[in-house]
Amino acid sequence: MPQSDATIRLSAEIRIQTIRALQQAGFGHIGGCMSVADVLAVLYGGELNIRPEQPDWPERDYLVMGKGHCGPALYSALALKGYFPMDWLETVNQPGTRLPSHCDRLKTPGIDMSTGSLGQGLSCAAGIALGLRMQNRSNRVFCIVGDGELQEGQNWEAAAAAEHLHLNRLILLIDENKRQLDGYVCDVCGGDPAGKFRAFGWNVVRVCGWDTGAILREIRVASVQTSAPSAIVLETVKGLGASFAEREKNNHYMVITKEMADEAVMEIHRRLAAGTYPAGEGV
Ligand SMILES: Cc1ncc(C[n+]2csc(CCOP(=O)(O)OP(=O)(O)O)c2C)c(N)n1
Ligand SMILES: [Mg+2]
Repeated sequence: MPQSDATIRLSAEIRIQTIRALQQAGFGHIGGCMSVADVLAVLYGGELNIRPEQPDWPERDYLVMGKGHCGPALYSALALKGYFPMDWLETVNQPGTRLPSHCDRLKTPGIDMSTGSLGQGLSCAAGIALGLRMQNRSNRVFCIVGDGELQEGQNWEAAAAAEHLHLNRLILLIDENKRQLDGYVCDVCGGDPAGKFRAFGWNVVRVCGWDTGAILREIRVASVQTSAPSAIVLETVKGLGASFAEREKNNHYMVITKEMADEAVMEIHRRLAAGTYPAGEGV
């Protein structure tokens, strides 16, 4: 499936709004927010069956952001879709905000699950998928997890249960950006999430994590699976699309000044104009 211009523009807007929101806060989880901008653009660019004016619409597709520290990227997508006013983004992670650093379903319209303690998202998503099936509903349930997050054992209980229960409406999106909080996933513990989920009986595929056309195609394939749940491994780069984060090896959580944000936004516009967005010439 070719990439649509509208989806590419949406992913650029998600990146820009996220960079600005974290700049307002002064710091934040820039690395993991940037690596999910493209998959969020696919989901919120028209693929999800949702009603922004009615966030709790019972027929909606659900999304659980397992790596809850990447709430700000999801908030940008939600704001751009009209779930709440854009100026809420200026309050991210500040006292009294409805947009806390980690996802909270009681605070933010459009957030389906509170997350932040890594490893719980997939269990929650599997539970939602099972509950919906018990109600004879066919909503899809998406879950985004980090590659470091997959070190949490609870994921693998959920993986086994979801396969045993044939939760075919469950679609896991794995952000394989190769890094976690303090280093490379392969040096800490992990690697090969595709092989692991395949061994658990899931349908598994790998795609370039910023090729929005390929992501959409694989989501459509996963959406017509009739027995097992599906995992789409997104091969991403931590910090992709924010120039200051791309340069920094330890880009999990950074202080972000106005100058850094200005430069990153300018670079996004330059790459868009040059046709090299989001990866630039170097990646
Ligand atoms: C149970 C738990 N342990 C530790 C943390 C602290 N923590 C927050 S983000 C993070 C790294 C996550 O890495 P990854 O899942 O790869 O996310 P990404 O690279 O997308 O930021 C850690 C250890 C946490 N939130 N929850
Ligand atoms: Mg990671």
